[in-house]
Amino acid sequence: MKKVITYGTYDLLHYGHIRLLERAKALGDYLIVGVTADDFDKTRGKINVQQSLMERIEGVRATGIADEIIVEEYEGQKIDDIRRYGADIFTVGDDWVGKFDYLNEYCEVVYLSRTQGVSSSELRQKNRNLRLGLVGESDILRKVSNESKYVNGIQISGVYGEDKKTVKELLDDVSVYDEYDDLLNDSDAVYIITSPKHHYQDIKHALEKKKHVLCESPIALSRKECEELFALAKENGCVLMDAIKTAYSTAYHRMLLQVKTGKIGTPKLIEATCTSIREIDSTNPEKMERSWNSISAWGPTALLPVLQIFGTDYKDRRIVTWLDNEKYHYDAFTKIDFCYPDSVASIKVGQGVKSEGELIISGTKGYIYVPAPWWKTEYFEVRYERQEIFLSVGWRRNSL
Ligand code: C2G
Repeated sequence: MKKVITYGTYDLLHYGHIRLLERAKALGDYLIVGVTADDFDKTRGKINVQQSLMERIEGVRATGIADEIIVEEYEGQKIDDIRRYGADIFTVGDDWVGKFDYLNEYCEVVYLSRTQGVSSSELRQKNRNLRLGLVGESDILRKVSNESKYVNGIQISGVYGEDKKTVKELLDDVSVYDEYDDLLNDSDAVYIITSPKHHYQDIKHALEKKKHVLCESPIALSRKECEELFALAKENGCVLMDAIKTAYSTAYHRMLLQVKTGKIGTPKLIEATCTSIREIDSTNPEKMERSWNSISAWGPTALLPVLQIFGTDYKDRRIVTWLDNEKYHYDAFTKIDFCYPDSVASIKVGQGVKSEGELIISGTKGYIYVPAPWWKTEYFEVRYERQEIFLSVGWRRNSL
């Protein structure tokens, strides 16, 4: 019996997928179809698959073409599967030509012609079209612009920043707007990374024009302003969201789940350190005006595990800060201890003082160690008494 194996995401299953499966089946007697797990798709850049793994499997099953359906979860699994299932042929569409030649060592590799004129990306795009405006001068805007090319349905409408020269240098392939209002008129949503001092005004203005807002944390400098902005967003039917990437990374999320399910017993101590070397010139008033001090640049991230694990009901708080520039409230380093009734947390943030960016969560049965830089780590370790290490691996996209 000749066994054939093929793989795919099969999102919003369409004619092109079905034709591929039919031809794959015709290459042999038994067809194994590997459907990609959500996490695996994220690691390979498919970040807006619409259907869940179960729905996609169901779609493939309903075609009645596959004899067996498996889940593809990791890089390199194809080799394991070919050996395990004794596949004679590996096949995939010719959009992948050459990419899987390395499998020739294990079985025959056949690239089938891809069906023209139909694709999941187009189907995904059909119901969604979002014009995203970029606001600010940070080089993170370039990353957002580049990343958005991988998200179906997003178009960058343009960029607005006070410092036009920097903006032009930063994003040479995006239209630069002279007025914030004009950018807002041409956008459905904006991503804002101006400076903590300006976020409140920039967000408020966008929300008043009924535009959705994704803003780099902190979105404002006081609780009152935050509450006002969220109320305004609600009133105008808009999304207002903190752009805090760590909160949405798979590894970080899984780490939190480990704590919540009691893997390290009761958590008692959290130590989160986030620092970087200062990049701005403290003698340049224009730059200082737009600067991100330690607590703005790193506070939201460092506070994330503390507030998510211990909550906001601390009894006492001690702040030690080194104000490097009083005029601009530039703290180059700040340490905050939060005392809870039976636990304690400590965050250390620096923008001008560098340290090891680790996260340690200590509990009654063991501890979790997330190596530097913990805010973008792909893995963490759960450690017990005899240093028996259980490695838990999570994944996130490479560049952002
Ligand atoms: N396909 C096709 N014609 C189309 C669209 C897709 O023949 N118009 C094929 C693809 O070449 C692939 C299969 O259908 O062989 C599944 O396509 P996707 O769901 O887009 O999966 P893909 O990202 O190509 O993943 O490990 C995963 C595999 O490498 C393929």
